[in-house]
Amino acid sequence: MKMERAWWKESVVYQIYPRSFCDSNGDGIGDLNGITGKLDYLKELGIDVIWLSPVYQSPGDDNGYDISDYRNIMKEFGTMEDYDRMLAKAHELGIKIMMDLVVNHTSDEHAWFVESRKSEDNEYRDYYIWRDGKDGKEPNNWGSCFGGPAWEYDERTGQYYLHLFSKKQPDLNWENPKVRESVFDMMVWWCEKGIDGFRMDVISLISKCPGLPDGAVGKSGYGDFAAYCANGPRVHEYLQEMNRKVLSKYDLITVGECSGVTVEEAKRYASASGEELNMVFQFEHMDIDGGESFKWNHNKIPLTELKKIMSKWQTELAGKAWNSLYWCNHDQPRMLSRIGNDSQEYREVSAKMLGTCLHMMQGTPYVYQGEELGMTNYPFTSLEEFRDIESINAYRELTGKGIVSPEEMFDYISYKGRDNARTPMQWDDSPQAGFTTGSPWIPVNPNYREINAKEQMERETSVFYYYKKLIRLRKDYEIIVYGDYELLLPDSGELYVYLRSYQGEKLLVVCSYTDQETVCEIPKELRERTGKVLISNYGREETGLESAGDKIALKPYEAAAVLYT
Ligand code: TEU
Ligand code: CA
Repeated sequence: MKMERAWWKESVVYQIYPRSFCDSNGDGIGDLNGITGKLDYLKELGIDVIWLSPVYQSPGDDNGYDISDYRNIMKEFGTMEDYDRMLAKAHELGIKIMMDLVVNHTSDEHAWFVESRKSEDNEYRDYYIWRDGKDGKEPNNWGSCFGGPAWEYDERTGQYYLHLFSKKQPDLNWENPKVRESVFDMMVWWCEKGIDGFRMDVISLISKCPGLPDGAVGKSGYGDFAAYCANGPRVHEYLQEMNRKVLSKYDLITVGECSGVTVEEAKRYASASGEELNMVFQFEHMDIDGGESFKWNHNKIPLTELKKIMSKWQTELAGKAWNSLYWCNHDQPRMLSRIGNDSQEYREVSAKMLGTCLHMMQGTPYVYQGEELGMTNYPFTSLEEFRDIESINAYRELTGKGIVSPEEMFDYISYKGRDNARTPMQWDDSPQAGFTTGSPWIPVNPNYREINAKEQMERETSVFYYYKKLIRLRKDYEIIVYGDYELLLPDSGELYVYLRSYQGEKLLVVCSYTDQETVCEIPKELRERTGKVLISNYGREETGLESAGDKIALKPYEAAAVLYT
């Protein structure tokens, strides 16, 4: 398939969650100077772009996803001068910076909302979504993502405002052209500063269905807003306007976080025609284990389902749009603990296997901090160890209403909670993993003595160097970026095998998701050809794969990418 080349298709993105990355001044909170000090580490890893989770001024109700001033830096993270130094140093090293753009909602402490709530005739009133109550209750039955109703009553004017997330995150009213102009102005301000892109927080939710109809009632007792907010009626119109007025004027990388997105919708958001965004984050592969409208459980992800979903996105978007590739981010538990194997014996080998499986696909790969070290979920033992508003509220609400027992709910938030991704980055084996000289805002995973960057950078066989190689391969072989994708052995519940094709070349990617030895049949078309092992988590680059006749013998969690020219 003929495909337009672009730098953002050939890039690898690294996500930094600033609060947990590196603390430079001992207050226990990661900060911008901490990031600047670690840019050489990222250069060594070989990534091209940093996605920086929000660093703007914020009261921190949702760790910065509640912004009170888009043109200032959060006090705990430093100053605008610190930011400028970080940006300059990154650019010196050839690393681009993608900012998190959170514009579905602001903080309730943002000046626009402070004004908006003052009176019904305030000039900022229509910046947000205000409604009268219905029969003394909320305007509709929607529940918020962080528990409770999606509406908050405000005594001053006797109306309710909409908040799809916490009540300190009121939703902006994108129907108001002034809101759009204000957001676009702010984006231009950052672009003029020289930033390189935007990751757009829940951008699929910005257009709500007129009338705001009740949603289907789920296990929590509230109505689901998704059908009336996700991919709403005007979302593409708004993004096209944003593209015309801002994005098209700069050379940016853009990715829309699109909860509720389907492949059909993604072809519009990330259309190759370039009218909206470069790519989207889809959620289907993250939500496989979610029960009905309910993420809290301890379900396993069936490999056959995972393959089906990943493959659907690979083949359906090919030539029409562009994929983002991710296993981990700040909202998800560590994939290694979810579908890999975080035991002592298989941790490293399964971390490398997961990396291979993702990075050899078509799309732009995202590495979440610590993923390149094989960091794992946190072994929670008490509720006091949780910091995340989502887990804490869900625990209170669901146990309070007797929907889930406290023991079960503790197990669920320990397994699925977002804090698993938010424990401090493990730099070395000194106290607090070298993250801070003080007391960290969230506990460090006790396995930092074994799993840390310093140890891995001194050992050639580490997960770190394996990721470095995966990233390097993408630069050296066009087939990895642009090749077509075909799933093989769709029914295998143990092996994820796929074939990439490009200009007469083939790349066979074999990944075993089991702790048992297995065999994999070599596809007929490749049997006569000798392949070159580009990467292997059992060091088979020199020897080639161990094969007997038409079958390859695979070790537990073995992975390899083999090129046939
Ligand atoms: O996440 C949006 C989103 O869909 C989350 O609610 C996600 O489903 C949930 O975290 C999974 O448990 C974005 C940000 O990435 C997240 O950190 C913010 O809390 C949220 O928006 C509100 O800004
Ligand atoms: Ca600090």
